Amino acid sequence: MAFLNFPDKFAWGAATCAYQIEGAWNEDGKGPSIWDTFSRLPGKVSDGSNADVACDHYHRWQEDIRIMAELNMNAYRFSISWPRILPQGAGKINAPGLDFYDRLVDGLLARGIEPFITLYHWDLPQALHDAGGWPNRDTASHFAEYARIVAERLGDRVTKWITHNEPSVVSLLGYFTGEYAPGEINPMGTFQAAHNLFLSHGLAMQALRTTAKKPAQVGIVLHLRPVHPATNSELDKAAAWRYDGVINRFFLDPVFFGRYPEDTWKLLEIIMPKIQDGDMEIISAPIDFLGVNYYTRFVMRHDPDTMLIQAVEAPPAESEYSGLWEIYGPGLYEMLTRIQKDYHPAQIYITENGIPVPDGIDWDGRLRDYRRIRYLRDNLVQLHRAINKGVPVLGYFHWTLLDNFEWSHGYEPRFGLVYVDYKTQKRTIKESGRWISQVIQQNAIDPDPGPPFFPR
Ligand code: IFM
Repeated sequence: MAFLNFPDKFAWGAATCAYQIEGAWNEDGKGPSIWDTFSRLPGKVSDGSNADVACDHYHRWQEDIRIMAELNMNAYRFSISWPRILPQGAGKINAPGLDFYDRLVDGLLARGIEPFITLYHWDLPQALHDAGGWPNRDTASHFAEYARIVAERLGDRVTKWITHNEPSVVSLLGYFTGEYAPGEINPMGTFQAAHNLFLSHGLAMQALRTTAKKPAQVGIVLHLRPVHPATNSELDKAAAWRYDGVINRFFLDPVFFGRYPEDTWKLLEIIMPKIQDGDMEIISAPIDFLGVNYYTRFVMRHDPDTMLIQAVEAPPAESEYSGLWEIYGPGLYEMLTRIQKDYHPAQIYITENGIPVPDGIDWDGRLRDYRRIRYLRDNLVQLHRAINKGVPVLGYFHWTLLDNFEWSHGYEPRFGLVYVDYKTQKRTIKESGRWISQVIQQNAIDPDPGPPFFPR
Protein backbone atom coordinates (compact mmCIF):
# COMPACT_ATOMS: atom_id res chain seq x y z
CA MET A 1 0.00 0.00 0.00
CA ALA A 2 1.26 3.48 -0.85
CA PHE A 3 2.26 5.88 1.87
CA LEU A 4 -0.30 8.56 2.73
CA ASN A 5 1.25 12.03 2.53
CA PHE A 6 0.17 14.94 4.71
CA PRO A 7 0.08 18.54 3.42
CA ASP A 8 3.26 20.62 3.34
CA LYS A 9 4.00 22.58 6.52
CA PHE A 10 1.70 20.31 8.52
CA ALA A 11 2.05 21.02 12.24
CA TRP A 12 3.07 17.90 14.18
CA GLY A 13 3.35 17.91 17.91
CA ALA A 14 1.99 16.93 21.28
CA ALA A 15 -0.36 18.71 23.67
CA THR A 16 -0.01 19.14 27.43
CA CYS A 17 -1.68 21.08 30.22
CA ALA A 18 -0.04 23.10 32.98
CA TYR A 19 -1.75 21.45 35.95
CA GLN A 20 -1.17 17.95 34.59
CA ILE A 21 2.60 18.27 34.12
CA GLU A 22 4.17 21.30 35.76
CA GLY A 23 4.16 20.52 39.48
CA ALA A 24 5.71 23.39 41.49
CA TRP A 25 2.20 24.05 42.69
CA ASN A 26 3.18 26.75 45.19
CA GLU A 27 6.56 27.91 43.89
CA ASP A 28 7.71 31.36 42.80
CA GLY A 29 4.54 33.10 43.89
CA LYS A 30 1.95 30.88 42.20
CA GLY A 31 -1.50 31.04 43.80
CA PRO A 32 -3.76 28.01 44.40
CA SER A 33 -6.15 26.82 41.72
CA ILE A 34 -9.42 24.95 42.04
CA TRP A 35 -7.58 21.73 41.16
CA ASP A 36 -5.09 22.26 44.00
CA THR A 37 -8.07 22.43 46.32
CA PHE A 38 -10.26 19.76 44.74
CA SER A 39 -7.56 17.09 44.46
CA ARG A 40 -6.98 17.35 48.22
CA LEU A 41 -10.59 16.50 49.04
CA PRO A 42 -10.94 12.86 50.11
CA GLY A 43 -12.24 10.55 47.41
CA LYS A 44 -12.10 13.01 44.54
CA VAL A 45 -9.05 11.47 42.82
CA SER A 46 -9.17 7.67 42.52
CA ASP A 47 -5.60 7.00 43.65
CA GLY A 48 -5.59 9.78 46.24
CA SER A 49 -2.94 11.71 44.34
CA ASN A 50 -2.61 15.32 43.25
CA ALA A 51 -0.40 17.25 40.84
CA ASP A 52 1.80 19.04 43.37
CA VAL A 53 4.82 17.54 41.62
CA ALA A 54 3.33 15.75 38.56
CA CYS A 55 6.10 15.53 35.91
CA ASP A 56 8.08 18.34 37.49
CA HIS A 57 8.04 20.02 34.09
CA TYR A 58 8.44 23.42 35.76
CA HIS A 59 12.03 22.42 36.52
CA ARG A 60 12.61 19.96 33.67
CA TRP A 61 11.20 21.92 30.73
CA GLN A 62 14.55 22.05 28.94
CA GLU A 63 14.80 18.26 28.93
CA ASP A 64 11.21 18.06 27.72
CA ILE A 65 11.92 20.41 24.83
CA ARG A 66 14.96 18.26 23.93
CA ILE A 67 12.65 15.23 23.81
CA MET A 68 10.21 17.03 21.50
CA ALA A 69 13.09 17.90 19.20
CA GLU A 70 14.29 14.29 19.26
CA LEU A 71 10.78 13.26 18.20
CA ASN A 72 11.01 15.69 15.24
CA MET A 73 8.08 17.76 16.47
CA ASN A 74 7.63 21.18 14.91
CA ALA A 75 4.82 22.41 17.18
CA TYR A 76 3.84 22.15 20.84
CA ARG A 77 0.52 22.91 22.47
CA PHE A 78 0.76 23.78 26.17
CA SER A 79 -1.33 25.71 28.62
CA ILE A 80 -0.52 28.61 30.88
CA SER A 81 -1.43 28.39 34.53
CA TRP A 82 -3.60 31.43 35.26
CA PRO A 83 -2.76 31.44 39.00
CA ARG A 84 0.96 31.43 38.14
CA ILE A 85 0.45 34.75 36.37
CA LEU A 86 -2.23 36.21 38.64
CA PRO A 87 -2.19 34.40 42.00
CA GLN A 88 -5.55 35.91 42.96
CA GLY A 89 -6.95 35.61 39.43
CA ALA A 90 -6.95 39.42 39.04
CA GLY A 91 -4.90 42.32 40.32
CA LYS A 92 -1.25 41.86 41.13
CA ILE A 93 0.85 40.18 38.44
CA ASN A 94 3.37 37.54 39.51
CA ALA A 95 6.44 38.32 37.39
CA PRO A 96 8.24 34.95 37.91
CA GLY A 97 5.19 33.20 36.45
CA LEU A 98 5.42 35.19 33.23
CA ASP A 99 9.19 34.67 33.18
CA PHE A 100 8.73 30.91 33.18
CA TYR A 101 6.57 30.92 30.05
CA ASP A 102 8.85 33.47 28.44
CA ARG A 103 11.78 31.06 28.81
CA LEU A 104 9.67 28.17 27.59
CA VAL A 105 8.61 30.02 24.45
CA ASP A 106 12.19 31.05 23.68
CA GLY A 107 13.39 27.49 24.27
CA LEU A 108 10.81 26.12 21.86
CA LEU A 109 11.50 28.67 19.16
CA ALA A 110 15.23 28.03 19.42
CA ARG A 111 14.50 24.39 18.45
CA GLY A 112 12.13 25.33 15.61
CA ILE A 113 9.05 24.25 17.59
CA GLU A 114 6.06 26.55 17.23
CA PRO A 115 4.19 27.30 20.49
CA PHE A 116 0.40 26.95 20.53
CA ILE A 117 -0.75 28.48 23.80
CA THR A 118 -3.92 27.48 25.62
CA LEU A 119 -4.97 30.12 28.13
CA TYR A 120 -7.42 28.04 30.13
CA HIS A 121 -7.00 24.35 30.75
CA TRP A 122 -9.10 24.09 33.90
CA ASP A 123 -6.95 25.61 36.66
CA LEU A 124 -9.16 28.52 37.69
CA PRO A 125 -7.53 30.60 40.42
CA GLN A 126 -9.14 29.57 43.70
CA ALA A 127 -9.82 33.20 44.60
CA LEU A 128 -12.06 33.58 41.55
CA HIS A 129 -13.91 30.42 42.44
CA ASP A 130 -14.48 31.84 45.90
CA ALA A 131 -16.03 34.86 44.20
CA GLY A 132 -18.47 32.64 42.26
CA GLY A 133 -16.32 30.89 39.64
CA TRP A 134 -17.51 30.44 36.07
CA PRO A 135 -21.21 30.87 36.89
CA ASN A 136 -20.26 34.44 37.87
CA ARG A 137 -20.16 36.71 34.82
CA ASP A 138 -17.26 38.75 36.26
CA THR A 139 -14.95 35.79 35.73
CA ALA A 140 -15.25 36.42 31.97
CA SER A 141 -13.78 39.95 32.25
CA HIS A 142 -11.02 38.74 34.56
CA PHE A 143 -10.14 36.13 31.96
CA ALA A 144 -9.93 38.76 29.21
CA GLU A 145 -7.56 40.83 31.34
CA TYR A 146 -5.40 37.76 32.00
CA ALA A 147 -5.32 37.11 28.22
CA ARG A 148 -4.21 40.69 27.66
CA ILE A 149 -1.38 40.39 30.18
CA VAL A 150 -0.09 37.20 28.59
CA ALA A 151 -0.37 38.60 25.06
CA GLU A 152 1.55 41.70 26.10
CA ARG A 153 4.44 39.53 27.26
CA LEU A 154 4.46 36.73 24.68
CA GLY A 155 2.62 38.21 21.71
CA ASP A 156 5.83 39.40 20.07
CA ARG A 157 6.78 35.74 19.45
CA VAL A 158 3.61 33.66 19.71
CA THR A 159 0.94 33.75 17.00
CA LYS A 160 -1.24 30.71 17.81
CA TRP A 161 -3.62 31.20 20.73
CA ILE A 162 -6.33 29.00 22.16
CA THR A 163 -8.72 30.58 24.61
CA HIS A 164 -10.32 27.50 26.17
CA ASN A 165 -9.83 23.79 26.33
CA GLU A 166 -13.09 21.81 26.28
CA PRO A 167 -15.69 24.17 27.77
CA SER A 168 -18.10 21.21 27.76
CA VAL A 169 -15.95 19.36 30.28
CA VAL A 170 -15.45 22.47 32.42
CA SER A 171 -19.17 23.12 32.68
CA LEU A 172 -20.68 19.62 32.63
CA LEU A 173 -18.14 17.82 34.81
CA GLY A 174 -17.23 20.81 36.93
CA TYR A 175 -20.74 22.08 37.70
CA PHE A 176 -23.23 19.33 36.79
CA THR A 177 -21.79 15.94 37.74
CA GLY A 178 -19.16 17.37 40.08
CA GLU A 179 -16.55 14.83 38.94
CA TYR A 180 -14.02 17.55 38.17
CA ALA A 181 -13.06 20.71 40.02
CA PRO A 182 -14.67 22.67 41.48
CA GLY A 183 -16.88 19.61 42.07
CA GLU A 184 -20.24 21.36 42.20
CA ILE A 185 -23.54 19.69 41.56
CA ASN A 186 -25.25 22.83 40.45
CA PRO A 187 -27.62 22.38 37.49
CA MET A 188 -28.61 26.06 37.55
CA GLY A 189 -24.98 27.13 37.31
CA THR A 190 -23.88 24.60 34.69
CA PHE A 191 -24.98 26.30 31.50
CA GLN A 192 -24.42 29.75 32.97
CA ALA A 193 -20.82 28.62 33.44
CA ALA A 194 -20.75 27.46 29.81
CA HIS A 195 -22.17 30.79 28.62
CA ASN A 196 -19.65 32.79 30.67
CA LEU A 197 -16.85 30.61 29.31
CA PHE A 198 -17.97 31.50 25.79
CA LEU A 199 -18.27 35.16 26.68
CA SER A 200 -14.76 35.06 28.12
CA HIS A 201 -13.58 33.41 24.91
CA GLY A 202 -14.98 36.28 22.84
CA LEU A 203 -13.59 38.96 25.14
CA ALA A 204 -10.18 37.30 25.31
CA MET A 205 -10.10 37.03 21.53
CA GLN A 206 -10.53 40.81 21.32
CA ALA A 207 -7.79 41.32 23.91
CA LEU A 208 -5.37 39.00 22.12
CA ARG A 209 -5.95 40.60 18.74
CA THR A 210 -5.51 44.13 20.00
CA THR A 211 -2.55 43.46 22.30
CA ALA A 212 -0.26 40.91 20.63
CA LYS A 213 2.49 42.48 18.53
CA LYS A 214 2.41 39.70 15.95
CA PRO A 215 -0.99 39.08 14.29
CA ALA A 216 -2.76 36.70 16.65
CA GLN A 217 -4.51 33.66 15.24
CA VAL A 218 -7.08 32.64 17.82
CA GLY A 219 -9.14 29.50 18.23
CA ILE A 220 -11.07 27.50 20.79
CA VAL A 221 -10.70 23.79 21.50
CA LEU A 222 -13.79 21.59 21.72
CA HIS A 223 -14.07 17.98 22.83
CA LEU A 224 -16.30 16.45 20.16
CA ARG A 225 -17.74 12.96 19.92
CA PRO A 226 -20.11 11.45 17.40
CA VAL A 227 -23.22 10.18 19.15
CA HIS A 228 -24.66 7.03 17.61
CA PRO A 229 -28.00 5.40 18.35
CA ALA A 230 -27.70 1.89 19.76
CA THR A 231 -30.29 0.64 17.26
CA ASN A 232 -32.19 1.99 14.28
CA SER A 233 -35.28 2.65 16.36
CA GLU A 234 -36.71 6.15 16.21
CA LEU A 235 -36.53 6.41 20.00
CA ASP A 236 -32.81 5.59 20.09
CA LYS A 237 -32.14 8.00 17.23
CA ALA A 238 -33.97 10.76 19.08
CA ALA A 239 -32.00 9.99 22.27
CA ALA A 240 -28.73 10.22 20.32
CA TRP A 241 -29.72 13.55 18.76
CA ARG A 242 -30.70 14.96 22.17
CA TYR A 243 -27.37 13.98 23.62
CA ASP A 244 -25.56 15.36 20.61
CA GLY A 245 -27.24 18.67 21.39
CA VAL A 246 -25.94 18.68 24.95
CA ILE A 247 -22.35 17.65 24.31
CA ASN A 248 -21.61 18.84 20.75
CA ARG A 249 -24.03 21.36 19.31
CA PHE A 250 -24.41 23.40 22.52
CA PHE A 251 -20.67 24.10 22.23
CA LEU A 252 -20.36 24.50 18.45
CA ASP A 253 -23.45 26.55 17.61
CA PRO A 254 -22.71 29.64 19.73
CA VAL A 255 -19.22 29.98 18.30
CA PHE A 256 -20.25 29.55 14.68
CA PHE A 257 -23.90 30.68 14.59
CA GLY A 258 -24.17 33.03 17.57
CA ARG A 259 -27.04 31.07 19.13
CA TYR A 260 -27.63 27.95 21.20
CA PRO A 261 -29.39 24.98 19.58
CA GLU A 262 -33.13 25.43 19.82
CA ASP A 263 -33.99 21.81 20.64
CA THR A 264 -31.47 21.65 23.50
CA TRP A 265 -32.64 24.99 24.82
CA LYS A 266 -36.25 23.78 24.87
CA LEU A 267 -35.31 20.47 26.45
CA LEU A 268 -33.35 22.09 29.28
CA GLU A 269 -35.18 25.41 29.42
CA ILE A 270 -35.25 25.80 33.20
CA ILE A 271 -31.48 25.53 33.50
CA MET A 272 -30.54 27.57 30.44
CA PRO A 273 -28.26 30.61 30.96
CA LYS A 274 -29.14 34.27 31.23
CA ILE A 275 -27.83 36.08 28.18
CA GLN A 276 -27.27 39.83 27.95
CA ASP A 277 -27.70 41.92 24.82
CA GLY A 278 -24.61 41.77 22.66
CA ASP A 279 -23.22 38.59 24.24
CA MET A 280 -23.84 36.37 21.24
CA GLU A 281 -22.13 38.82 18.87
CA ILE A 282 -19.03 38.80 21.07
CA ILE A 283 -19.11 35.02 21.31
CA SER A 284 -19.53 34.41 17.58
CA ALA A 285 -16.84 36.79 16.32
CA PRO A 286 -15.00 34.72 13.70
CA ILE A 287 -12.29 32.45 15.02
CA ASP A 288 -9.18 31.72 12.99
CA PHE A 289 -9.25 28.00 13.70
CA LEU A 290 -11.18 25.35 15.54
CA GLY A 291 -9.28 22.90 17.72
CA VAL A 292 -10.79 19.43 17.73
CA ASN A 293 -10.10 16.98 20.55
CA TYR A 294 -11.17 13.54 19.42
CA TYR A 295 -11.03 10.39 21.51
CA THR A 296 -14.13 8.25 21.07
CA ARG A 297 -17.85 8.15 20.33
CA PHE A 298 -20.98 7.71 22.45
CA VAL A 299 -23.65 5.10 21.81
CA MET A 300 -27.08 6.00 23.16
CA ARG A 301 -30.33 4.27 23.74
CA HIS A 302 -33.66 5.61 24.84
CA ASP A 303 -34.48 5.12 28.50
CA PRO A 304 -38.04 5.95 29.50
CA ASP A 305 -36.89 6.51 33.08
CA THR A 306 -34.49 9.35 32.34
CA MET A 307 -35.48 12.62 30.82
CA LEU A 308 -32.45 12.83 28.61
CA ILE A 309 -30.33 9.86 27.80
CA GLN A 310 -28.80 6.63 28.81
CA ALA A 311 -25.38 5.61 27.56
CA VAL A 312 -24.80 2.03 26.53
CA GLU A 313 -21.58 0.35 25.64
CA ALA A 314 -20.94 -0.56 22.04
CA PRO A 315 -21.08 -4.30 21.32
CA PRO A 316 -17.75 -5.91 22.24
CA ALA A 317 -17.25 -7.43 18.78
CA GLU A 318 -17.03 -4.00 17.24
CA SER A 319 -15.15 -2.26 19.94
CA GLU A 320 -12.11 -2.32 22.04
CA TYR A 321 -11.72 -0.49 25.31
CA SER A 322 -8.64 1.29 26.42
CA GLY A 323 -9.72 1.19 30.04
CA LEU A 324 -11.54 4.51 29.84
CA TRP A 325 -13.12 4.67 26.41
CA GLU A 326 -14.03 2.68 23.34
CA ILE A 327 -11.44 2.92 20.57
CA TYR A 328 -13.34 4.06 17.52
CA GLY A 329 -11.15 5.43 14.70
CA PRO A 330 -13.84 6.18 12.06
CA GLY A 331 -15.35 8.72 14.46
CA LEU A 332 -12.59 11.18 13.67
CA TYR A 333 -13.42 11.19 9.96
CA GLU A 334 -17.12 11.40 10.74
CA MET A 335 -16.70 14.32 13.12
CA LEU A 336 -14.38 16.27 10.83
CA THR A 337 -16.53 15.94 7.73
CA ARG A 338 -19.62 16.85 9.74
CA ILE A 339 -17.97 19.96 11.17
CA GLN A 340 -16.89 20.97 7.71
CA LYS A 341 -20.37 20.48 6.28
CA ASP A 342 -22.29 22.17 9.11
CA TYR A 343 -19.92 24.86 10.41
CA HIS A 344 -17.26 25.56 7.73
CA PRO A 345 -14.35 26.56 9.99
CA ALA A 346 -11.57 28.22 7.99
CA GLN A 347 -8.91 26.04 9.60
CA ILE A 348 -8.86 23.08 11.95
CA TYR A 349 -6.18 21.57 14.15
CA ILE A 350 -6.50 18.22 15.85
CA THR A 351 -5.53 19.55 19.25
CA GLU A 352 -5.80 16.23 21.13
CA ASN A 353 -6.07 12.56 20.23
CA GLY A 354 -4.72 9.74 22.33
CA ILE A 355 -5.26 6.61 24.35
CA PRO A 356 -4.48 5.50 27.89
CA VAL A 357 -2.60 2.21 27.84
CA PRO A 358 -1.35 0.38 30.95
CA ASP A 359 2.27 0.82 29.85
CA GLY A 360 5.30 -0.69 31.53
CA ILE A 361 8.99 -0.86 30.70
CA ASP A 362 10.31 -4.21 29.42
CA TRP A 363 13.43 -6.01 30.68
CA ASP A 364 15.54 -4.35 27.98
CA GLY A 365 14.44 -0.83 28.84
CA ARG A 366 12.07 -0.47 25.88
CA LEU A 367 8.39 0.26 26.16
CA ARG A 368 6.43 -1.56 23.47
CA ASP A 369 3.09 0.24 23.40
CA TYR A 370 1.86 -1.36 20.19
CA ARG A 371 -1.75 -0.72 21.02
CA ARG A 372 -1.07 3.02 21.03
CA ILE A 373 0.71 2.73 17.67
CA ARG A 374 -2.30 0.92 16.25
CA TYR A 375 -4.60 3.62 17.63
CA LEU A 376 -2.38 6.33 16.19
CA ARG A 377 -2.19 4.71 12.76
CA ASP A 378 -5.97 4.17 12.64
CA ASN A 379 -6.66 7.76 13.59
CA LEU A 380 -4.07 9.23 11.24
CA VAL A 381 -5.50 7.21 8.34
CA GLN A 382 -8.93 8.67 9.15
CA LEU A 383 -7.45 12.13 9.42
CA HIS A 384 -5.76 11.75 6.04
CA ARG A 385 -9.08 10.60 4.57
CA ALA A 386 -10.79 13.74 5.89
CA ILE A 387 -8.05 16.00 4.53
CA ASN A 388 -8.44 14.32 1.13
CA LYS A 389 -12.14 15.12 1.30
CA GLY A 390 -11.24 18.80 1.62
CA VAL A 391 -11.40 19.29 5.41
CA PRO A 392 -8.82 22.04 6.12
CA VAL A 393 -6.81 20.36 8.88
CA LEU A 394 -3.43 22.01 9.33
CA GLY A 395 -1.93 20.00 12.16
CA TYR A 396 -2.08 17.14 14.65
CA PHE A 397 -1.21 17.24 18.35
CA HIS A 398 -1.05 13.94 20.15
CA TRP A 399 -2.42 13.75 23.67
CA THR A 400 0.06 13.74 25.22
CA LEU A 401 3.81 14.20 25.42
CA LEU A 402 4.45 12.79 28.89
CA ASP A 403 2.44 10.42 31.06
CA ASN A 404 0.81 12.72 33.57
CA PHE A 405 -1.92 13.45 36.11
CA GLU A 406 -5.21 12.37 34.54
CA TRP A 407 -7.57 14.42 36.69
CA SER A 408 -9.90 12.33 38.86
CA HIS A 409 -8.22 9.14 37.55
CA GLY A 410 -4.90 10.14 39.09
CA TYR A 411 -1.67 8.73 37.64
CA GLU A 412 -2.96 5.31 36.61
CA PRO A 413 -3.94 6.02 32.99
CA ARG A 414 -0.82 6.66 30.92
CA PHE A 415 -1.47 8.67 27.77
CA GLY A 416 2.10 9.77 26.94
CA LEU A 417 4.45 9.13 24.04
CA VAL A 418 7.04 9.30 26.81
CA TYR A 419 6.93 7.18 29.94
CA VAL A 420 7.49 8.97 33.23
CA ASP A 421 8.76 7.16 36.29
CA TYR A 422 7.14 9.35 38.91
CA LYS A 423 9.60 8.33 41.62
CA THR A 424 12.71 9.36 39.73
CA GLN A 425 11.16 11.61 37.05
CA LYS A 426 13.13 9.61 34.45
CA ARG A 427 11.65 9.96 30.98
CA THR A 428 11.70 7.00 28.53
CA ILE A 429 10.52 7.43 24.96
CA LYS A 430 7.96 4.75 24.12
CA GLU A 431 7.87 2.85 20.81
CA SER A 432 4.90 5.04 19.87
CA GLY A 433 7.12 8.09 20.28
CA ARG A 434 9.69 6.54 17.91
CA TRP A 435 6.91 5.62 15.52
CA ILE A 436 5.39 9.09 15.36
CA SER A 437 8.81 10.68 15.00
CA GLN A 438 9.21 8.70 11.76
CA VAL A 439 5.78 9.75 10.57
CA ILE A 440 6.72 13.36 11.23
CA GLN A 441 10.04 13.01 9.45
CA GLN A 442 8.35 11.53 6.37
CA ASN A 443 5.24 13.70 6.72
CA ALA A 444 3.45 10.52 5.73
CA ILE A 445 2.23 7.24 7.16
CA ASP A 446 2.36 3.69 5.99
CA PRO A 447 -1.29 2.63 6.34
CA ASP A 448 -0.38 -1.08 6.41
CA PRO A 449 -0.63 -2.20 10.04
CA GLY A 450 1.58 -5.27 9.48
CA PRO A 451 0.97 -8.39 11.59
CA PRO A 452 -1.40 -7.77 14.51
CA PHE A 453 0.26 -5.81 17.30
CA PHE A 454 3.64 -5.63 15.54
CA PRO A 455 4.28 -2.33 13.84
CA ARG A 456 6.69 -2.49 10.93
O1 IFM B 1 -6.18 14.60 30.01
C1 IFM B 1 -7.26 15.12 29.32
C2 IFM B 1 -7.02 16.56 28.90
O2 IFM B 1 -6.71 17.36 29.99
C3 IFM B 1 -8.25 17.11 28.23
N1 IFM B 1 -8.72 16.26 27.19
C4 IFM B 1 -8.84 14.84 27.45
C5 IFM B 1 -7.55 14.32 28.07
C6 IFM B 1 -7.66 12.81 28.33
O3 IFM B 1 -8.70 12.55 29.21
